[in-house]
Amino acid sequence: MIDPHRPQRRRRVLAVATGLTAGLLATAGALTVASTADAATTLGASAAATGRYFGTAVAAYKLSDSTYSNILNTEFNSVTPENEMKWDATEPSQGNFTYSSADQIVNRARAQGMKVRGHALAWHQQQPGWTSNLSGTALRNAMLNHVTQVATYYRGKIDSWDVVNEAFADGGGGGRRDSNLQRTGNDWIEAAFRAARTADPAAKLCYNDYNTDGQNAKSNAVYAMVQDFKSRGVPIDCVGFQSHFNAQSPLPSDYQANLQRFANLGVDVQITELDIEGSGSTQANSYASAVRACLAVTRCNGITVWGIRDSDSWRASGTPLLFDNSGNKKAAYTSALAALNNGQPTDPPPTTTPPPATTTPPPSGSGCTATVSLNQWNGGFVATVRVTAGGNQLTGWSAGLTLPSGAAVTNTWNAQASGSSGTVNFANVAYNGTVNAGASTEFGFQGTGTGPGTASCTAR
Ligand code: 9MR
Repeated sequence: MIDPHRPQRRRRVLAVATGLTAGLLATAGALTVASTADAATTLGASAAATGRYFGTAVAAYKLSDSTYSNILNTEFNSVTPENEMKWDATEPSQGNFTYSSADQIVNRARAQGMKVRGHALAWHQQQPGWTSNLSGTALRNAMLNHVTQVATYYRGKIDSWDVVNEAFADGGGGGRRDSNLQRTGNDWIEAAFRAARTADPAAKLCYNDYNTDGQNAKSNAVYAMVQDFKSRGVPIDCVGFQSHFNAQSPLPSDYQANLQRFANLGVDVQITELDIEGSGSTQANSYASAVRACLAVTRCNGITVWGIRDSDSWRASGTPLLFDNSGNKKAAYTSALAALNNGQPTDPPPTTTPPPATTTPPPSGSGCTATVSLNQWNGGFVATVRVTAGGNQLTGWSAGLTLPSGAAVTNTWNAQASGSSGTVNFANVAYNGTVNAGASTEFGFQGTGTGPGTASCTAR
């Protein structure tokens, strides 16, 4: 349980690493700002010079506080809405979606060229009250509809989505956390990822958790899930490591190695909610270590701190952030910036001779093909349909799918359905009718009963 007022309780399981980290801290000591001529002077610019982002959690109601927003504008190039995109905030009653608070953050960030991390589509906490009346297929459908609606609304605006948050149990068991979502069936996580991919194909889709920062039973379980997803083609692009540290749960000595082993599975890794309780040089050195760990892993493409000033933190009494209550830079800030400025670019240095141009032969055949990826559970399904153009550009398409008897379409995205049972035709909508030769677009639908396995495609 996350309890902002009693944070130590949920972090207990990582207390074992204390001794190791003391050694790490003793050798860290990067407290001087790099003096190279091109050292950037803000967190965001320094991270950008290494091909990464440096972000912060943002609360919409604080944007009118000028100290807060000045630091935000100056220092960060990515934001995560701290609470505004959660299920209780975005769907307070079933089927009624409210985005005004999240929009304030998203629109402001995008206007300033900042990235946005979406947090979080499916989570056992901060659910609206109405979900407690649902279980089984009804809850599964409600969750998938939520994922679909929110990810569709923000389609094209989100760099990375925390599709599923905190689904694994603490302690040594290495299993899933019991929750209402888990009780809809073990495949709820992959169902959520598939729905998110269909709704926003360009966003990176992350699994996000805490107490997974070092190698332990919980991170091993997440690792096994990511490995399984990659092997079965379940769409996952990144893993978020929350990284809430304090004396009982310090930065683990194998932090970098743990990030690297996940990256080696073929996913990006991101530090998503960094905060480190403490003060002075101890805290500063830990921040530098965390930054260096990310910089040392090529696929660690961003760091987000969980708030701006200490007073903005969910655990303010632990003074875990980079700015003090008045907005002054702390030693931790100086040290994090120095570590960023000593980082190496992730991109290879530019080559002087451009690579020879390659020509791609045009795909053979005309018309289009459609393939179905089905996510079936007892009583319902989500179908993701990929429409691929043949040798000619499509300027409109329609896909036909025949539903088995008793099945019905309840909800469609990225296409216009005619009918809901039997053979249903799905036509393109305004924004996805044009598909270049050989390229693809996806649409999806949710239904009750058993979903269809094949689709035909017609260019129109
Ligand atoms: O910082 C968030 C705080 O304002 C909320 O009250 C709390 C409710 O659960 O969630 C906090 O953010 C959490 C994040 O969404 C998921 N990981 C743990 C974070 C700290 O509790």
